[in-house]
Amino acid sequence: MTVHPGLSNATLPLASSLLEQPVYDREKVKVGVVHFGPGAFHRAHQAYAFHRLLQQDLRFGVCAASLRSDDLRAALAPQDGLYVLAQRDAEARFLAIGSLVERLTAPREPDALRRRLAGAGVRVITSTVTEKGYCLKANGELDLGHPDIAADLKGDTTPRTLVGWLVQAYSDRRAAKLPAFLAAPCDNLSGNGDKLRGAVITFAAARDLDLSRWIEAEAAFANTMVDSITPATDDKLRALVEAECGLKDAWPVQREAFVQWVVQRTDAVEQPDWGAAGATLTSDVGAFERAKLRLLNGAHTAIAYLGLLAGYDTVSKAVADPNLRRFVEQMWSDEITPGLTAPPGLNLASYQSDLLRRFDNPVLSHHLSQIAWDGSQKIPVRLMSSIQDAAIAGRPFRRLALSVAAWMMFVTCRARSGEHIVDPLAATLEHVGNSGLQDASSLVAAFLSIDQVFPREIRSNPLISAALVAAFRRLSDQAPMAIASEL
Ligand code: CS2
Repeated sequence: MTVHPGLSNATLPLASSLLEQPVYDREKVKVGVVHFGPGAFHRAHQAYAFHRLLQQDLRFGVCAASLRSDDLRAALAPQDGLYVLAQRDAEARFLAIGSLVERLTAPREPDALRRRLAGAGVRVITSTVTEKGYCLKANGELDLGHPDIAADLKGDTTPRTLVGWLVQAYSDRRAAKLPAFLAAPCDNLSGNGDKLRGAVITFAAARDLDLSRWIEAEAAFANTMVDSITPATDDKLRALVEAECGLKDAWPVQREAFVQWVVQRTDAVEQPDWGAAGATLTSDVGAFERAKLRLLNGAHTAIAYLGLLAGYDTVSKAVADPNLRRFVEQMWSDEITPGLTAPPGLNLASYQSDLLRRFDNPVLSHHLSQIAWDGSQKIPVRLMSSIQDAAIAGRPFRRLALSVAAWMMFVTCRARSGEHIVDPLAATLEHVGNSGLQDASSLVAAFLSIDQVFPREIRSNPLISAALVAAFRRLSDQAPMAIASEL
């Protein structure tokens, strides 16, 4: 059994020829970006984009800032911040990504992170803190009652939240007479840049009105749409990377070949050459993000809950079921696409067939249980948005309703079996699931009472509540794939 050396600057020359190495001098890279939430998706997507950009502009190295866990910093420290990105698709690639030239863990080294954010070199902030990380209410505004936001507003400890860190950074930069940076959030929220701007200004105004006015005038926020299917890292991936590259990587990442980043054009100073990073600049991100959030992510969430209830474990296996495949295609064509305007240059029909090809990827094991996390944060933007549009337009939405009802059934089954529910509203969901309510009307009404998921204008719509009750009732009596085949 060959024992391979660990990945690092020094051992890179020992790697197999399969490992594509950085072509820039990492010693000369400057930090120009701070990224909050450097999880697998960031390292497979934005960190890869800046890795590409560094080949011609050494100013945009990344400081990876973890708000909670020290795991990434600890894992990449012996590797000089290097890790392998395995592109797993029809054509396999292994890339040594060198863009994370600094890794900080906020609770462990707050002063270092504060200095970095206040430094002249930083021009862009990006973030993947998941939907819950923005601490927003159902209406997209900052939840000033959120415990972490309330703690950050007191200002007597290290900030816990992205918003708290950004407002502190804007304050420091104003004091140092430095320009504000561009903030480009990369989470699956509609209007993510607008929402982050609103949250930051609300937070700042609650502490210092002058600062909030400075941010309003000086700070740029870009809406962005990000896309690449990125399953979580597992030991099988670690073994594959070691076997193919001849080096051990404590925390490689994997993704499909498809990668897309659409960034809103802003007048921020000293921006990266987004094109060189592989991103598309546009003045209207909205059409791109609605198509992606509703077609890709909406289907993902439907497949996750219906697939799990039917006993499937991965996306590719679930969409191989002809009933579910046809269900998704008809949900797209009859219930989602009629409410969309195609972004420039995108044909929605071919986009949908491309999505199925991506979902079929047999090399990537994209677990439904991963997609099922945080359903309370995903259901509104991925499915309820399309249901609302369809109800207003008088179009059918029974497949969308079945998908939301499948989430309710998934939560109820998990709660009653005592299995953990990964969701920021887990306590609320477990309470509803274990309420003892048996009939579909009462149980659906209990779910609809969760305001962060179903705001009043939705739960008071009789068409929507009746469709959800009918769907939940069917799921109580029939197998999900049988229902899917009959719709
Ligand atoms: C997935 C997304 O886990 C999930 O919720 O739907 O992570 C999805 O893989 C990405 O948005 C694809 O770009």
